[in-house]
Amino acid sequence: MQEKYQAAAVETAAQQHWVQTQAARAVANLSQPKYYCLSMFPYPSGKLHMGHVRNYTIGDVLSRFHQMQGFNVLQPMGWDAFGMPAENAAIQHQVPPAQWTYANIDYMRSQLQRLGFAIDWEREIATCKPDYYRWEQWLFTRLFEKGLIYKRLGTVNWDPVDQTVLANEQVIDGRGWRSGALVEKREIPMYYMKITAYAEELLADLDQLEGWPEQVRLMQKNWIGKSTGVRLAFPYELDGKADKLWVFTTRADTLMGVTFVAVAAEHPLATRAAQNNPELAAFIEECKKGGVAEADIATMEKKGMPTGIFVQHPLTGEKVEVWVGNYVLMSYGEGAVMAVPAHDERDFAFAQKYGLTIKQVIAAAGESFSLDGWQEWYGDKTRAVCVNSGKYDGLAYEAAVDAIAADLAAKGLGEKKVQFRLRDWGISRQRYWGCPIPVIHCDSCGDVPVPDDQLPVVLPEQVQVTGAGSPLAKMPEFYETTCPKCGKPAKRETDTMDTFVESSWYFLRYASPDSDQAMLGKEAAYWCKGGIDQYIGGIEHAILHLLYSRFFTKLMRDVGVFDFGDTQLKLDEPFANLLTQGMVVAPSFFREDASGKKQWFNPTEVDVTTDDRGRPVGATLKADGQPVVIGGTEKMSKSKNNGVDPQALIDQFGADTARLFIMFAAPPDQSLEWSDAGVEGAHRFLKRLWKLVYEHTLEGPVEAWNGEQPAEDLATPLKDFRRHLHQTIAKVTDDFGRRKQFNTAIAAVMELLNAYAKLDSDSDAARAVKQEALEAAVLMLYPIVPHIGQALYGELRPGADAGRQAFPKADPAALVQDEVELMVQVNGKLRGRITVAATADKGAVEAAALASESAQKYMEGKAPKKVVVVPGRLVNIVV
Ligand code: ANZ
Ligand code: ZN
Repeated sequence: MQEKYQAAAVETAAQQHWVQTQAARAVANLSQPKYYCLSMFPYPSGKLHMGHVRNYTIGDVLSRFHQMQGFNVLQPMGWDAFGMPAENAAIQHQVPPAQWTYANIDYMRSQLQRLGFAIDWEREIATCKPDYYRWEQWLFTRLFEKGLIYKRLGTVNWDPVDQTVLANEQVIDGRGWRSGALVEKREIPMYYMKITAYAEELLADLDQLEGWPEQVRLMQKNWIGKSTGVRLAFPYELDGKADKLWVFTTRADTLMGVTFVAVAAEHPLATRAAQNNPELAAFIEECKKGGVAEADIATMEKKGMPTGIFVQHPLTGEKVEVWVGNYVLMSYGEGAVMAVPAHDERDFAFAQKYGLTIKQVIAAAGESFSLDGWQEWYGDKTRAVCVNSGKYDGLAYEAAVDAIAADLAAKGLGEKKVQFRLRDWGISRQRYWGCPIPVIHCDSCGDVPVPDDQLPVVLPEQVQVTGAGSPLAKMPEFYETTCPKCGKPAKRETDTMDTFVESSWYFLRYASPDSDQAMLGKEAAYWCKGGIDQYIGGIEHAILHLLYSRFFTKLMRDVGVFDFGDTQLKLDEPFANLLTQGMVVAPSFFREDASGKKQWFNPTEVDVTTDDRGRPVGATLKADGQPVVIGGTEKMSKSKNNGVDPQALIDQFGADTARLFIMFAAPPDQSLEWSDAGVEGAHRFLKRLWKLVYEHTLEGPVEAWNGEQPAEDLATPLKDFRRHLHQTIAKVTDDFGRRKQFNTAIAAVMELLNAYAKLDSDSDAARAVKQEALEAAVLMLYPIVPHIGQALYGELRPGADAGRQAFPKADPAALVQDEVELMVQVNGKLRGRITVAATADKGAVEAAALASESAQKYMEGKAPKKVVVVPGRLVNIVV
């Protein structure tokens, strides 16, 4: 055995061994329980960042641990390979997006391999490959035929510089996230996925997800946004025609307080009113500018204009004026609201601004209403009682809603309704580097889905990307085709799909990646049974990605993808357990120039001085020795230049040090603070572990103590140490398995090794116990630091393969304590301690306590009146 720990050599050897033995290959085996451990796949941006390393280390530790616990483990990896950055890089460097993407994939794959993750690379997926997106296109055509995908004009955020539609999340302060251009609203034909048809199920099934963080379930719930209310109508007559203006309200109990009605700028009534009102037309145009995101609308100044159109109150018949309000969303409810300024905060602000009537119609005990300003209770339905509302006076919220809904229903002017905030998902993107939408437009037949035998619609990979519009729309060789129905010349759709589509089902495809006759093969029924056992990824995907994945699972179920003839996969929810990892943060450092502009320095360029408690007190730049400002701890990012490149760390210390540091520095769901000292500490620990094994094996081979020997053979310090060892095994098993707290598990092994170092006996028994302890310690650490684990286990037990060992099991016999220490109290005061056999009965304990020196001393010769024994803890003698 080498005397010194040499990470590079150890890691190369271990990795070669794993490749040769196909250690990470996952083969379905019906007689073995499976554990499918999934980490969110990366976008191939160029190189791994520390967040990736953390994510995949957590996944690998869980995978290896479960493998040692007897599970058949699947840990796959792939690439979320379509998306805008490839197009931007193409514009910058004049390389086609495909080439750039594949080069990045190759490099990042080699980085993952260098980290020693037990990934089954035979299942690798790149979503930009036709054999993957072919099935996405196939599913599209099925959903299109079922009406679950449909085309309509959509109002979208349009980035005039990037010439593309932006998701709401990509609009920041009304500007495109990348171009910074002022976003416009536009109406374009788009394909939509009918996720709203699954709103109720997506909401209800959240209750099943007991293995998810509560916070994530709540975010999903709010995003789906179920509201129970009333849809009701205000009748009117216009151009001699009777019609109804519908609104949705959650506060029908306030109906008698309506003083105006507000409609969205895009509402047909607004359009109609603007026909002979140029001022209103101009206002409507102004409203259409700016993003469609709700957050923007919530913070926007409330503005409006009267339409001059009046409608009738559905119950009183009174005239009510219709206004256009910029706070009314066309896409929610009916695109119109009944305004109750006394009890809705937005309506209140609006009415104050334009001098409209405010009529109080609810009261709350002990509160008084005034027009001076908004008070919380005005909008509180839990305390509401109707006033100024005629026959409804005195009714509380629910009773009032019921009564009013019934009266509206009788008039044919309303009914109770459930409304969701969730919108259908617009998936069309005017982008090149994405999955082509498999539709052909024919002048005679309309939109025709591409037939199965013409799939996939292959995205050409050799293209010129200029940045303006989609290259596909400029390639007749792509879009010129013939109609599959009538054979006439027709035009292929040139939009591609939102890249969220690819990431909504990749995890299912991993389970049968080579299936070429169907979207999924039968093998998926084995790996996906009961859902993916563990999903790990960033909290930033808590809403959209997870919601879309849940939706796709249900869609695929309903299209029959989980039906394999003789076998069925029963799956409603894809992810049984979810772990959202915390951020990786690091200190930031900067200097400010005279104009206030900050220059940020990487932590590796800076020397930090700390106080005696390790807190940073000053920092200087290595280059010039002059001070820099400590900017606080921030998420690793380009903008603060505080990212640490994992590759440099691996090159210097090896993969195991990186892995150990990451798992030791924080629990997986908390933020992890980068620290050079922490990395060095992790490396020192591995060197110590190596040294302990080196020194132990130097004295020749020995069989591990295995608990079959009679316990009496072991002297007390060894017996105590063995108890400590088995307590550690029990704790580590629980930490890895149930608690998923790896830092405390590592700390426990470190403590155990400290105790090990204090053992001094060299008897045969001692050497056997030491062998047992080192084997167990190496195996317990193996999921975290598998390379050194592989090497050291091979030294401890020549010829044995660490990765194929079972995880150590705590020996119940070793956990039993022979003796226990009890406190001795006299009249409730602690006076001393006694040691008794763990099996001693009450009488024996009493006798031992009474006979003890301290009891004798403080009893002062008096006879005990009473002796109380609390087993395992204390004896109290009352005199
Ligand atoms: C009258 C009212 C009185 C309302 C009151 C609230 C308080 P949630 O809970 O999110 O479903 N609303 C309806 N459609 C809207 C739209 N398209 N754009 C903007 N606001 C709209 O909210 C439902 C409430 O939001 C509805 O109840 C309506 O205002 C408003 F004291 O109606 B309410
Ligand atoms: Zn046709």
